Amino acid sequence: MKYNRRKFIGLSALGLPFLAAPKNFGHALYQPEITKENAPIVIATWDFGVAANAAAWKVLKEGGLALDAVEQGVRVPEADPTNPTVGIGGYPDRDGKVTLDACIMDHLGNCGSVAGLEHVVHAISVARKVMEKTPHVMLVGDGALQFAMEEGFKKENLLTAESEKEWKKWLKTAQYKPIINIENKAFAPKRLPGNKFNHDTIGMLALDANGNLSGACTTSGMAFKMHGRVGDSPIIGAGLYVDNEIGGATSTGVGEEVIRNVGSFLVVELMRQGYSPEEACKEAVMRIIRKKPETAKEIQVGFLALNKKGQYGAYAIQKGFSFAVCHTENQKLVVKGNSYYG
Ligand code: SD4
Repeated sequence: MKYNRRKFIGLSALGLPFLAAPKNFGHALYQPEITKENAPIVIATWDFGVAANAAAWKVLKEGGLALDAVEQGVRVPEADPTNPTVGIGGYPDRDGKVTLDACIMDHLGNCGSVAGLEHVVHAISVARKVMEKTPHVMLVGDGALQFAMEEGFKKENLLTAESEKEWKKWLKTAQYKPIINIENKAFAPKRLPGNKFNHDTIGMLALDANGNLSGACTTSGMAFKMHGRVGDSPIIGAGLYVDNEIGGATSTGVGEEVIRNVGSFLVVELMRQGYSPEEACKEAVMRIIRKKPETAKEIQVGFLALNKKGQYGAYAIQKGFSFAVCHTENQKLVVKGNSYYG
């Protein structure tokens, strides 16, 4: 991945050379170079981001809005019953209920979110309606479902036979705490039966041809979580954040650690201070590791970021975190993100 040289206006430029900020110190003023050279572009978490990006790309290549692109993009895994971590077919909570978390944010700073939403496949579209049709940002549980019904969404059973089977297997040895999972092969036994991972949220960020950014994030959350547990994915600033002046960020992995560090907001603010997308993601990961080194050894958290110039980057605690990139030259790029334990 190639980054353009960042432009700092160090304090030296203001006639205070002795105060010039070193790289990564975080006090340099960053002036983003507003160019559309890398637009449009869309990036999304995990390998399944390729299919989601393809749907987003259809919107972007026609000059459509980043907001429409991210919604259309993440609807793809939401509608895929074979994907056990997003939308229909998502693993249920420990009580057997599939509850979805999602949020969306546009270039004007508008945002909408749903948490613990049952029976509606496209949680992301409900989140968008919350953003556009209510004075609120977030609706949860029954209230979110009631709103979705009023908006004409279809009520469906989201628990597929396959996910029910995995849940019943889990029940046999059920530990009543959310399973914490990582990609590292050394921890393979901690994977779910069938060798599937118990998390894999889709977070997507897009920069459209007009240079505007939007993002979306949607998940069924941590498999077999406590009923009522809400992760980072529907929380603006944690699972997703977009600032059209700077860039956007999204996260995947153990949501509790992302919430504790307001991860996606942190990544965007670090980019504002001059960090490249990958450097910003790395520093957000390091905050988690520094605060809870023992916990961090056993969990996965990954951040993905896109800046206003269309530069992207990612960083995770554990190796194995991938993301998909789609732009004019390459529609199906999968990048293996760097990680701390790599
Ligand atoms: C959560 N962050 O509910 C989500 C799960 C996830 O990759 O991202 N999995 O905590």
